[in-house]
Amino acid sequence: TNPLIDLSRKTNGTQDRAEFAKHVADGLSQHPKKLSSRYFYDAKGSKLFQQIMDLPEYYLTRAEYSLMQRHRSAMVRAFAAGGFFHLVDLGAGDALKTKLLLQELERQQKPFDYVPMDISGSAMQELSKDLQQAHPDLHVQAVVAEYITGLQWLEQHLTERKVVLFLGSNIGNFEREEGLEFISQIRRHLQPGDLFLLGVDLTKDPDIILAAYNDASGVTAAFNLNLLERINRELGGNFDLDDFKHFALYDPQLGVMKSFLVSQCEQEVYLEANQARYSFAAWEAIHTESSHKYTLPQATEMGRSAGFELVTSYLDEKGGFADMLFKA
Ligand code: AVI
Repeated sequence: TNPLIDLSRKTNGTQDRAEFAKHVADGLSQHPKKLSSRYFYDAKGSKLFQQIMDLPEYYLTRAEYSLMQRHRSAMVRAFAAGGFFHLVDLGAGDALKTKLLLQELERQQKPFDYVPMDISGSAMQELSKDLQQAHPDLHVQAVVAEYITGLQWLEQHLTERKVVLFLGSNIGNFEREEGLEFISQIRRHLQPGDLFLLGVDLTKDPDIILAAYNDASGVTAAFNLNLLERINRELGGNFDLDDFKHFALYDPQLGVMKSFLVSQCEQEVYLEANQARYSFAAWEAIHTESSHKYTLPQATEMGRSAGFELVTSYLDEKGGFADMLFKA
């Protein structure tokens, strides 16, 4: 296990903070207001997301996990058919699902190394430590970076064939067009013959989807509200969290789950970082996250439009989640 490569701009924390401050200023001055879910994942937000993945209502992680258990032996044969490869894990997090693949790759004695990438430095630190103990012989190079920076790094530094994983329905957090653009970017950073495994949450009973983002224990609400806490902590905001509530809805025609933070009264919030006030009408909402669901044909078409060819789709037994294998 090599030391982390940190391409986040934490080394230049003031720039990070300035970017975040500008994002918040723009997002809270717009109508309708919005903030990006990519700011959910500070240390506390990453912990809360771990808890979400354990919730009884949040079926996504379990579905993809059981899908992996079911198909990992075939997946590994497909990955390794061309000899040595770099297994690149975009948004690896705790790599719960990837670990099933790592075990299987070792069991089948396939030659590869593992390159997890994530914007959460704490997550990459823990994963490296964890893998060093569980897989002492595995060559691991964790990279802390935003997706695009990470993709540029891998194109410059990884010389062998690549198998890129983008699991967990992370694609769902892009709006549809941005998702296609992102997959096209991945394609542009790959060579013909490289592989791409995309984890997609499929459209299903809207009640099941809604419950996953509106859990009874309120962990998802805390996850959403942590965005305001983070603004308070990092940008000197004075959001009163009791004045905002989490609200989630699913549109079964567009296949999109949307999460909001709703201001429960008319109020002003001050941000030291911007030395500015932002006003909220009573019941005005901030859109904080979209989680898009796809049909198999939609996801296949997205891959094709991005310049990939579909090799095969692996489904969980309920048919609610797919890992789609594409070839560059
Ligand atoms: C990380 N991402 C795929 C999660 C999702 O399902 O959209 C984030 C999440 N938001 C609320 N719960 C989970």
